[in-house]
Parts: sequence; structure tokens; C-alpha cells
Amino acid sequence: MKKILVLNGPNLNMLGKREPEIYGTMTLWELEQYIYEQANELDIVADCIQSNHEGEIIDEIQYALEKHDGIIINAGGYTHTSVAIMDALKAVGLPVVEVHLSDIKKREEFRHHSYISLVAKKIIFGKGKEGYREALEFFVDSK
Ligand code: DHK
Repeated sequence: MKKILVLNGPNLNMLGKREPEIYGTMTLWELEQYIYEQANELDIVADCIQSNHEGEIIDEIQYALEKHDGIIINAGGYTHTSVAIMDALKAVGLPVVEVHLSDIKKREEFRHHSYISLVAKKIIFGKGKEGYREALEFFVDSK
């Protein structure tokens, strides 16, 4: 069975309360339950982790090299700023799928650029929680 790390970055722990008109009313806990259910259906082992801290996200990416076959990442605001997270993803060399709940291309211009996209094999945005399902499906289809 494939083991996939699902990393959610800063402020995603605020889902449910945070700008519901953009991110919806689902909490992080509900999102993670959804991801575990979908993964189970697809015969994937998912490990969901959320952190507000750039260094912790980098640590988790590095640990993934020993434990996981791929990474699904929503790096939150670090998507648009973090060369260091991009470098960590490059360093471990695992396949990466980038997910965003909202449609970052239809929002402020500073959200249009993503450092994660430079290393991601697939980029999914604007599909809400279903984006994570699609990201898991990528790993079913990939070798
Ligand atoms: C989540 C965030 O926290 C933002 O900083 C990104 C992303 C978009 C999302 O849509 O999931 O710009």
C-alpha cells in the first residue's frame, strides 16, 4: 500500500472559522476525516499533518523520505513565499501534488505565483475538499 503524507500549512487549522466565504465551513478535523476515508477507499495510507511553522513543515518533508511514497501539500501562505519549502521538496525528490481549497488564480495577484508549483507533478485548486481526493487518485494512477 502506498503511504502518502498530507501536509496542511499555516492557518488551515482555522478552517471552519476562517473566511468561510472562501474556504467553506468544514473544519480541519472534518477535512482530515474526509481525506482518511477517501484514502481508505483508494487503498492508500494517508498521514495528515498540519503546522503553522515553516521549519516544522520542512522537517516533516524531510522525514517523509524514510516513511512515505509521496506528498500532498497545501502550504497555505507559504505557497507564495517559501523557497525553503520548495527546496525541501526538491531535496527529498518524492512526487508532490499541490492542493489549494480556493481558486488561487482568481484571487489577489500575489497568490498567483506558487513556489510549490515549480516542483509539483500536479496542481489542483478551487475544488475544495475534492481537490484532496483528486490528489490521492494521482498516487493510485502513478507508478
Ligand atoms: C490556503 C491559504 O492559506 C492561502 O494562503 C493560499 C490556500 C490559498 C487554499 O486555497 O487552500 O493562498
